[in-house]
Amino acid sequence: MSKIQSIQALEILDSRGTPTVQVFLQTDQGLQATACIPSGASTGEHEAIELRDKDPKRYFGKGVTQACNNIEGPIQDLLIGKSVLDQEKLDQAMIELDGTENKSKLGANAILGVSLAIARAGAKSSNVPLFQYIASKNKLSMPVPMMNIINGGAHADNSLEFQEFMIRPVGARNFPEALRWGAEVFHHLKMILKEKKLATSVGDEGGFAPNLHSDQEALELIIQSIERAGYKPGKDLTIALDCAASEFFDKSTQKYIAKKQPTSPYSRSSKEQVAYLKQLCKNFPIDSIEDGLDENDWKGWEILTQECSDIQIVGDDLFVTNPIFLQRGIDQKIANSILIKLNQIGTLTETLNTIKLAQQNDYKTVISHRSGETEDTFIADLSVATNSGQIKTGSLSRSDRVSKYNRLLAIEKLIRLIS
Ligand code: 2PG
Ligand code: MG
Repeated sequence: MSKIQSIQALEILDSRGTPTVQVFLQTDQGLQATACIPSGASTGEHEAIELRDKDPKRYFGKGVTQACNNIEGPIQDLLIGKSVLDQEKLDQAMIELDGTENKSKLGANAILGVSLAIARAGAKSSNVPLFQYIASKNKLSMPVPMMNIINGGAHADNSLEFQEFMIRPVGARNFPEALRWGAEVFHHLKMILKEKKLATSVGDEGGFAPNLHSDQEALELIIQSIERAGYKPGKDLTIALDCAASEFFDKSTQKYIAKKQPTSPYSRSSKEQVAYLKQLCKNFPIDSIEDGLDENDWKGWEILTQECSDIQIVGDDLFVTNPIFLQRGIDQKIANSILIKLNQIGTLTETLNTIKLAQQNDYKTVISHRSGETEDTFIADLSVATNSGQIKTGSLSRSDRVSKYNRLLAIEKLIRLIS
């Protein structure tokens, strides 16, 4: 049994050049484990709190030295000498030490960093890969990747209101084939953008960020790219959207107002936005819509879920990986799928419990990155270990995104070798 000997923390940078936390954990048997924490841009109101220093003289107030001090101080004091195999107990101890509803005292970035490092140390001490350790006796399965090839919203300074236009290779026979199809479509999209003299620079998640006139234009370009790559839209690859609608919902007028799209601005009621989304699903092979409406527009979500019952309706800002919000959704029959982000809730144990609650109630699960990422690939293992079925971790460019897909390629091979 490995016991925690020391926990150190470092203020590092994420993929946007913003500070984040890295944890280094050492056991008495000389095992070392690390974890880096991601950070969102379009965050849900009810997410666990990411502790930032708010010192305007450093990193525009976004430093995380206090979170690092909390790790090396009270959290280390609490956990020293404890077994790394006691994940649940240690997560619970950190939750209690924090004592707040949203981890605002110690910081969810501090707590999660330690939680994930404990899991990695647990896997090492058990001599099994991380995905196998997390899964325990549960079924392993490779996820379908949702690849975000056009970026908009808060992730790109372009004219698109919707945040993510993703492709899903639902017809691929296995993960390597799914990834190859995605990469081929991505490269065809680049060629098409070049031909049309549109920008091929990328947004925060590695997808292209051209200035287009409308959502429809983005969808048309994706269809063309799928066809040029030799695949059938709707059969080989489908399209998934993350509207991130809380970002363009105007609280005072209760309207969805598209301001980024200069040639096709709109102001729509909740019902009108649902009708618009429904129409998009009719015109394009879209089979998944995330955050189609604002996180507090529960009435609208109810209508969206009813109107688009054959579509995967994913709650991200709506559920914030929190069992309380998910249970409310289950009770009110709202959405049929949940986006899972470790740092929205702040420990591995709570994340696994939310996934379990979703699966017990036939809600689909999508394991997700954040728009500010690091080289850490924990979510790749998590997606396999929890039989989640789906992962979204950005586009087919930039190492902070591709590292997760590459880890999945390695996991797929490992599973083949051990089974
Ligand atoms: C989302 C995420 C990840 P962010 O909205 O789903 O794509 O974005 O991390 O900025 O919240
Ligand atoms: Mg989202």
